[in-house]
Amino acid sequence: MDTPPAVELHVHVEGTLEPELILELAERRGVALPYADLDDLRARYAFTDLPHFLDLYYANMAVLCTAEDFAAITAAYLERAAAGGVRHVELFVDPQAHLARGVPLEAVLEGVSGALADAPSGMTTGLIPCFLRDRPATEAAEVLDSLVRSSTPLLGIGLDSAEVGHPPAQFAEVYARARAEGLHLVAHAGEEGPASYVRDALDVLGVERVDHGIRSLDDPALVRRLAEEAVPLTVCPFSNVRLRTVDTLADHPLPRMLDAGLAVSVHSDDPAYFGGYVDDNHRAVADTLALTPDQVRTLADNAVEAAFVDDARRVELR
Ligand code: ES4
Ligand code: ZN
Repeated sequence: MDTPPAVELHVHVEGTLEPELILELAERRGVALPYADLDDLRARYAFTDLPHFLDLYYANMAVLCTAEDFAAITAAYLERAAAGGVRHVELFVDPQAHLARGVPLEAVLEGVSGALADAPSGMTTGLIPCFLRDRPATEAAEVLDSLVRSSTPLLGIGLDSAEVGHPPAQFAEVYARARAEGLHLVAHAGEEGPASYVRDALDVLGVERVDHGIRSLDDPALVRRLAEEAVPLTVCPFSNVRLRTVDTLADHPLPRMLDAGLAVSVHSDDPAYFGGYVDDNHRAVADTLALTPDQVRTLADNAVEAAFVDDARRVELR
């Protein structure tokens, strides 16, 4: 690839849990899983939509029990990312998914942030806990309290999980509080949900970056605004295909988004579930969508521009 992807801005740490590691951790932790073997587990990776994927994603978290487990998956991910040319990672984690299973927040934060602190040399990292939009905002508010009280350095907050029927506005207070705490603000919007959720993520939550945002294309006025304001959109092509928001990679709207002047960049979302890491996504879109060298360069530049780093680091990442 002419321009290896230097910056990964949309990856869920729990989505880096590879099937082999799921079975290995289950064995080590004595967790019973309903899979006969690796082939049986792999056979379940044919998803009909986002909620169907989330069922498996949350179920497989049962093998993550201790801070060591979280450190292990994070370290394994960082090694794989570095091998693919990544030099800056902003990593999502879903604290509520673990709290709901009785895993303390401290174990999650300590494990993930400990591994981030030991990232491969030359790599910078940041941690972005996401709130689950299909759980009550009151719960998110409590978790935010715990997060800001913890000693773990946090880059920002995000919003993820099942989107349709869970509009951003429910989380207005949580985002206002996070902003007051000096945290960066991002949210998944316009993945399966409507363009209006993208607008609300901007206007009601005040996000600096939109995760996915592909459904924005349904609303030409919104597209013009996103282009004018250069709102970064972290697009995840393999994810969109595997969750059937687009039919095939060849039909992906990325070229239309580039043509519309949107500040799009390409990322992996849940690489262990969707068929590849950020470098795989880049290679596939460049080939399948026959992107020009200029377009490939623009995607890489947009990712650097959208990263929450200081100017000196931004220069290094270019
Ligand atoms: C997710 Cl693909 C996707 N969408 C929304 N929330 C998520 N959490 C993990 N992966
Ligand atoms: Zn995501």
